[in-house]
Amino acid sequence: ICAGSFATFASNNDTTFVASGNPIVNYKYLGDPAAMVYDGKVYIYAGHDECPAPEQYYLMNEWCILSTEDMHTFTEHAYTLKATDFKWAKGEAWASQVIERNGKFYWYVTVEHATIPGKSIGVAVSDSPIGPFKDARGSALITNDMTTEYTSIRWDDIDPTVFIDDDGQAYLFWGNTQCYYAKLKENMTELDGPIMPIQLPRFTEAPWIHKHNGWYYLSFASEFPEKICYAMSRNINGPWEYKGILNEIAGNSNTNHQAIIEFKGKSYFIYHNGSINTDGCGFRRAICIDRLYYNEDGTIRRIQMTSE
Ligand code: FUB
Repeated sequence: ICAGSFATFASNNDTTFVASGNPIVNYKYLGDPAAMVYDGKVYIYAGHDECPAPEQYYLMNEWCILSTEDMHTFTEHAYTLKATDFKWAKGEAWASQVIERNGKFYWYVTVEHATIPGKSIGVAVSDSPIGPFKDARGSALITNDMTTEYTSIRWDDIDPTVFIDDDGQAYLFWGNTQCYYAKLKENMTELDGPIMPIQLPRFTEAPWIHKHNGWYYLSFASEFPEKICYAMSRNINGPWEYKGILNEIAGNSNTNHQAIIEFKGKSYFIYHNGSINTDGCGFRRAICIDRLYYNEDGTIRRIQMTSE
């Protein structure tokens, strides 16, 4: 890999490598990174971009798992979750996110539904952050027909981001063109109330919800080609105040999907760009990690994208 080395452990087929620069993986294409901090490690869940020919659109059949204890040495775990592990889905492993609750790990995913036209959101569950995961419901959690009162587009129900507040209430946010949110029951596999729209300026997709020092942050991809913008609120139910741009796309990718985490006292911005494709293909993406810094008033400084 780029400026590093990697070794494969024959015992379990996990691959361990040292990433000394961005992108952190350059032996395969990965997009839509979602990160989870758990038990002293960062886990990154990402869709595998296969796109066999330039500009052939997304070919994404599975999601991969990386983990690290130090943001330097990473393990890519052998287990992958497949879009077709959801028997009601046709395929298309678009953006996802994992969260832990009561010792179980819930993986919220975007897939193409087999019988309801359009994208849907499903959820899989595991006893381990590295799987194996199994479909937790046997049916989609969100389908396109649940949101037709807001928009008729087929791909508005994508890009789930999940969050558990300090009072234990869990929330799912998602969307393309229109951002939505809803409460989740404690079982994490059922909605606990109505789907509500959120108005955000120039919202495209890729919402990510997180909390820092009493502020809620809703970051999202804006316009196309995408830049990542964000809004802040003192209340998870809003109103959300738009605060500006966090980063702008670099390197041959129209999309830029981000995750924001805190790990061992530092904040990180994890995203994809097109930095390892040289053929202008926006469907062969690469995961990058840069530091994220807050100002004293809670606003976030522009991300300095690095190759280091
Ligand atoms: O990877 C497929 C789609 O591209 C994701 O769902 C969007 O966020 C964009 O990154």
